[in-house]
Order: sequence, then structure tokens, then C-alpha cells
Amino acid sequence: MNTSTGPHKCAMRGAFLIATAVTLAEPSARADEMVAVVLADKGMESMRMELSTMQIKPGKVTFNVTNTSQSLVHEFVVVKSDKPIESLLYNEDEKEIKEDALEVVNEIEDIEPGKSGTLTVNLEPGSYILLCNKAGHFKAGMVSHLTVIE
Ligand SMILES: [Cu+2]
Repeated sequence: MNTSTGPHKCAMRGAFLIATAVTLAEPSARADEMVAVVLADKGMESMRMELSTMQIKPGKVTFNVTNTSQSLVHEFVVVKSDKPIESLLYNEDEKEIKEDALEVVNEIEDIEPGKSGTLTVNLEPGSYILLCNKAGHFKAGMVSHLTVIE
């Protein structure tokens, strides 16, 4: 809204403030969380996972996950874990994190290059690790961290 002060502008601003006050008085109207996720790589050597936010409130959250790769299939796994990312158990033969030893909340399997997927889950407060567990991708850097806190 601009700062010009004609009589019409003042009337509009007053109406806007009333509408805002009504919204704030209703805490149950809180919107569900939404996190945009980008899975990007420059081939097998350099990969990353970018989140639009690294901290959200507990409850229903929808991840909108986009694979921007030219050629590689990625996946998106949500893990509840208080451990540092470096301490996750790694299977050197399979070149992947041992998911059996983890509390996997849910995942999107096989997002094709240039495609997107969505995943909606209910998350309680705590620490989460988000990763792609295709062979070699975790070690190449396709992992991120999310905190859920009230
Ligand atoms: Cu991947």
C-alpha cells in the first residue's frame, strides 16, 4: 500500500485493518505448513537439496518437491532423527543410508528429471533429516535438515 493520503486511501486502509484484526482473533485459522523442496545436481559429483524454510510448526505439512536434474531420478525421504546427519549409518556397498535403522515418516519414490511430487504428512515437534537415498546421492550432498517447533 502506498503512502499517499487522499480521503479515499484512508477509508481503504481502515477497512484493511479491521479485516486483519478479525483474522488474528481466531488462532485455529492457522494455515498448514508448506515447504518447497528443490533437488538439484550437476551429475553424480555435486548434488544438493534446498528447502524454502528449515523450520516449521508441528502439524500438517505439505512438501512440494521438484527434481531439476537434466538426467537423474531422485527421491525424497523424510526421517525423524535427533542425530547429526554425519552420524547416520552408511552402507558402503549399496552407497546408501541404512533406512532400516531409521524412523522413516514417509517418502516420494522416483521423481523423474524435470518432474515434481507432493507429500503431505503430520509432523510432531522434533528434528528431521530429509534425504535422497538413491545410490551415491546422500554422499554427494542430497540431504537437508528440518526442525519442527511450536
Ligand atoms: Cu537423488
